[in-house]
Order: sequence, then C-alpha cells, then structure tokens
Amino acid sequence: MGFRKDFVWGGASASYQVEGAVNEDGRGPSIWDMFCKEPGRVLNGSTGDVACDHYHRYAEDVEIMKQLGYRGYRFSIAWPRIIPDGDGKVNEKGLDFYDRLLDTIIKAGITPYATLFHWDYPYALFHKGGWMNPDSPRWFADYASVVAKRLGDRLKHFITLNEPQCFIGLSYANTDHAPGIRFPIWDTLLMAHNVLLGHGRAVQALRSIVKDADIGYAPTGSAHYPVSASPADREAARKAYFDVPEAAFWSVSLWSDPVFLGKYPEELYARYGQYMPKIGADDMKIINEPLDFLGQNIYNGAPVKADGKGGYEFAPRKTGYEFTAAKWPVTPEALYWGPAFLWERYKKPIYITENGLSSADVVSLDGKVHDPGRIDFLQRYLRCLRKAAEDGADIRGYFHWCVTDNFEWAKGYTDRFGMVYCDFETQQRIIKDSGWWYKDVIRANGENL
Ligand code: GCO
Repeated sequence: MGFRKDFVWGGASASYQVEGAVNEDGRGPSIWDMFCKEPGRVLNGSTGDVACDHYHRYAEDVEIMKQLGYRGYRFSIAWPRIIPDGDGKVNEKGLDFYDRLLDTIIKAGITPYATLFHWDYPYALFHKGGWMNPDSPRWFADYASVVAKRLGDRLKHFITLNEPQCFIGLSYANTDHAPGIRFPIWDTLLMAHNVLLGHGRAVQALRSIVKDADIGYAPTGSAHYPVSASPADREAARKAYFDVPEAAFWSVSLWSDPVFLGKYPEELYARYGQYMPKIGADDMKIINEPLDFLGQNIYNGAPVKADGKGGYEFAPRKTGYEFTAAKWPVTPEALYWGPAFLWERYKKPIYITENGLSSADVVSLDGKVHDPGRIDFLQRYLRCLRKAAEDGADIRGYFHWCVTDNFEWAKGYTDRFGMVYCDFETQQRIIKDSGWWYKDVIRANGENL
C-alpha cells in the first residue's frame, strides 16, 4: 500500500510572494503592490518588490527542485503581468516569462502545475469594483483563455483559484490582506458568487482551448478532526468541517459545495440566507463545471467532539499544545481527516496543494540550516496522509508550502516556510536539512516515513 506509484511530490510558490520584478517588462500594479505601500499594513513595511527575485533566478530555483527530486512544481501566474489592466490588452513580455519558466521546469523533468490566481489582483480591476462588478467572472475567464492559448501546448495542469477563503475573507471581511476594506456580508457574498462564476467560466475557457487539460481548484479551511474514534465524535467532526460558521468565509462547504455539488450548503442559507445574492438561472451549472481534481491547502485543524444533542463542539486543545513559529497549532490529524472527509463528500481525486509550517530557521555556524522541527512536523503529517490514502481516499499528490522562504503577505519576511532558506539581502539560497530529507522521502515514495 502506501502512496500511489505516480504520486506527485512537489513544492509550491505564488507569484507575488517570490517573483519580485514588479515594475519589469510591462507588469501592471496589483492590489498587493498598493497595499504594501500603505503604512502599517505589512510588518516592517516590507513589500514584494524584490521578494526572492524568482523572476530572474527561476532557473536556479528549478535546478534546486531538480536536485531534490521534485516531481511537480506548483507556481502561480501573475494576472497583471499577462494583462496589465486586468482586462483588454495582453502583455506578451509577461507571457514570455512564463514561457521560459515552463520550458525550464519541463526540461528539469518536473511537471508544472499553474495556479491562475493567487491573490495579486490587477489594481485596475479593483478600480472597477473588482469581484463586485458583474463583469468580473468574464475578466477572469478571458485571462484564463490568454494563458491557455499561449502556454496550453505545454501546460496541462491548471488550478483556477487559490484560497477564496482568504482573498475574500481576509481581504473584505477581515482587513488583514489587500485591499483590506471591510464590506458588509451581503456584498462579500455577492463577491463570493462572482468568484465562483469566474472559476466556472475559466474552467469552460480552459477546456475549450486545452483538450487534455487537468483542472482543479485550491481552497483551504481548518480541517477539523474527531477527539476519539467513536462514531458520534466522527460525525461531529464531519459536521464541524462542513459547517458555515459565523465567520462564513472560512467555511469549506461554502466554497466547495457549489463547485463540486452544484449548490450552496443549507448551512449557509440557514445562517445568511437573507443576504444571498440573486442567483441566475444558469449560474450553478457554470459553477459546477466538472473538475478533474480537488486541491486543498491544509495546515491544521481543531479537535471536535459530539455535544450529546446531535451537534458538535470544539474540544479544548491540550495544555501546552505544540505550535509553529507562526503560532499555528501542530495537528497532523488534519492531514488524515481533511482528505478523508473531502473524499467522502466530493469523490474527487485530491491533491494537497499546500502544507507546511513556518519555523525560526537560521544559518548555523557551519553554514547550514538545521530545521529538525520541520522534518518532525512533515513526517507526522505525511504519515497521516499516507494512512488516509491507505484507507481509501484517492490522493494524487502533495505540494509542500513552500520551495524557498518568501514574502508571507502581511507578515512580510518574518515567517520562513521554505525547504530552501533564502537570504533576502543577498538572494543566496541554502537547502535546509528538511529539503535533503524530503529528497529521500520522494525517492522512497514515502515508504521511509
Ligand atoms: C495560502 C497561501 C500561501 C501562504 C501560506 C502560509 O495559500 O495561505 O497560499 O500564500 O503563504 O499558506 O501562510
């Protein structure tokens, strides 16, 4: 048993977090460029202006991935590089970059997985109302078409959107992420609907252009797990996982039921039904356009138990529970129960499109970066993932977040998630101990975990 023979072991990145070169070759501004300029928004006033300089150093980065035996690289394409105003005129130089990147990845024997949107929304579209604008689904689909036409001869694996939970929730319900403006629930639900329509229309566009496309989606959500093996706790955890909490945008079902089941969850109507936008006659059919896989970003979850009344409640974490440098709880169970519940509900092949941790990594006196905590964390999580596969979930791949340390959004450069250390002053890369360890895991296809 164990992992499938063709399991895709890889790493992930996102354009604004690694590329830098924000003013080069005709790239237009994104909402993140503007957000970073606003004092007080990003820790230490950091920006993604340079980040890991991946735009110029991509060949070195891909070489590292090759050295570590990666089978897949998940990167994202910056919409404002391709269409600087978000809609309309195409910037060939932007496409040229991804053309070079793709060729380099493929030449290294690595399979490319491209995310079309990982949060760097064109600023010009924000001026037109962004996801609130009824044209916003078409803008996204048009951009997807441009990418597919130019790169679809070599690029076959597409992920439409990364974590709508965050680019709507953290951006318009909370204000931690760009553009950082709080909107009322009825407006954020309208945006969510347009986001989902944009996803569906992009899938249609990709299918019409790339006949052998393999298309997925990468939402996230806290992967809750039962405190015990009892059927009641298990049922409680399932309920919690697919519920729509008061902070609705963290919900898994709000974003995945429409896409995979063609309807919004009842829990959403029960909580916020009076605020739902008008739904057009064909909308749910468009949103439910068949996908090939479900990508899910999973970092942690919370323990859940039955409340004795047919519902659920969160169980307290143990005193002194383990947490990462970002203060996120360490819960390997999330990588068992998350995929198990997702498989049960949606019956789609699953890729873990992100998982990992930030740790306080330093370059030691010996010039190396020793990160035993990351190795221990990943070993625990991957064992759970393997068990989920052995128990029947169809799990196709795992992308570690992330390849190199990078710009961690509002936290600037203070969280290091990479398997490769990045010195942001010199741009020197150092493969951490966990990188070498991951190489062995890949070689053994996880049998040594
Ligand atoms: C995410 C993001 C990443 C983050 C990572 C760590 O999808 O949340 O895709 O960009 O850097 O999750 O917070």
